[in-house]
Parts: sequence; structure tokens; C-alpha cells
Amino acid sequence: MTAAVLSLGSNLGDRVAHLRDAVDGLGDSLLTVSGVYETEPWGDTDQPRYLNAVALVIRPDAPAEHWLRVARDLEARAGRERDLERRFGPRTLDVDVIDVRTDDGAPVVSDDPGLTLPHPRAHLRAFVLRPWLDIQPYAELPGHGKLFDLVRTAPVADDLAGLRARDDISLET
Ligand code: PH2
Ligand code: MG
Ligand code: MG
Repeated sequence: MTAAVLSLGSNLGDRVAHLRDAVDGLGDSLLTVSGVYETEPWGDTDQPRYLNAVALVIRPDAPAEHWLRVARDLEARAGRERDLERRFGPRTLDVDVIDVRTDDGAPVVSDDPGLTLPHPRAHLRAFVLRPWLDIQPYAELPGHGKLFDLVRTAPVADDLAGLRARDDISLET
């Protein structure tokens, strides 16, 4: 068994539909999904605002790589086009594998460039940590400590003001 935390983001086209389709596409693996947040673009500021959410998924007999395949498949279904010139540029759907745990709750740690775990920039991103806090308030990001400490300290704390909870949107299935 592995459980994974997936970050979902969209800032092109019908953002809500892209997020809903992604959550639907997780099917039986979906355990729970966070609220939706409207967020200021991070890393490359010259682009529209994102809608972001975080999902918790679980599956028997799935290696960590399974979640990367799921992520890429969902992105492809949203018509995602990769702009190699713009690493943090706009996208219909981005699904990032943030943290993966095995049966005993141990984190999968990997420096494979194809799937680095935990996600190497998650600890810097309010748009990942804040929705994640909704569904797992006592979670820890391996190597960086508790979510509730990360969101209360710089640089994440400074970026929280750029997030707005979109209580009018639910991804709940
Ligand atoms: N994704 C990016 C780059 N910047 N900013 C926000 N707010 N949300 C995202 O999901 C996001 C981003 C590329 O992965
Ligand atoms: Mg991303
Ligand atoms: Mg990505």
C-alpha cells in the first residue's frame, strides 16, 4: 500500500472543470480532498491566478511511481501542453506528487530527478501547504517539519495573504 498527497493546480481554461475532472479521475483511490483556494502565481508572476487544492489518495500494492503515472495521465487528459521554456508557466492542470507513505507510515524518500520525494519545493509553497493543512492538520513534510509550523513561518506565512478560500467551490465527490 502507498498513500500519497497530490497537489492540484489550474490557471488556464475552465479551472474548476479541470480540477473536478482530476478528482473524478482519481476514482476509488481518492480518500479526501481539500477546499479550493484562489492563489497568486508563484515562481513566474506574469500569468493568471491559480485554483489550487490537495488530494489524499491511497491504493494497495501501488509503488510511488504509480502516483507519478496517475499525475501525468490526468494532466494529459486536461490537454496539458508543456512549455519547456517556462518552467513555472501557466497550465490547464498540474498534478504534483508531494509526499508518499508506505504501509507503516514511513515516507518514501527519493532524489530521482523524475520523481523527487518529498517534492523539493513543497515546503516553500503556501498553495500546497495551506490546502494540505485542511485535510491533515498534524501532517509532517519529511525533512521540513510540521505543516502547522511551516505555514506560520517565512516564506510561507508571508504568502498566505495571497490565498483566498473559495468556499463557493467544492471538489467533494
Ligand atoms: N504551479 C506552478 C507555478 N506557480 N503558483 C500557484 N499559485 N499555484 C500553482 O499551482 C503553481 C504556481 C507550476 O507548477
Ligand atoms: Mg507544480
Ligand atoms: Mg508539475
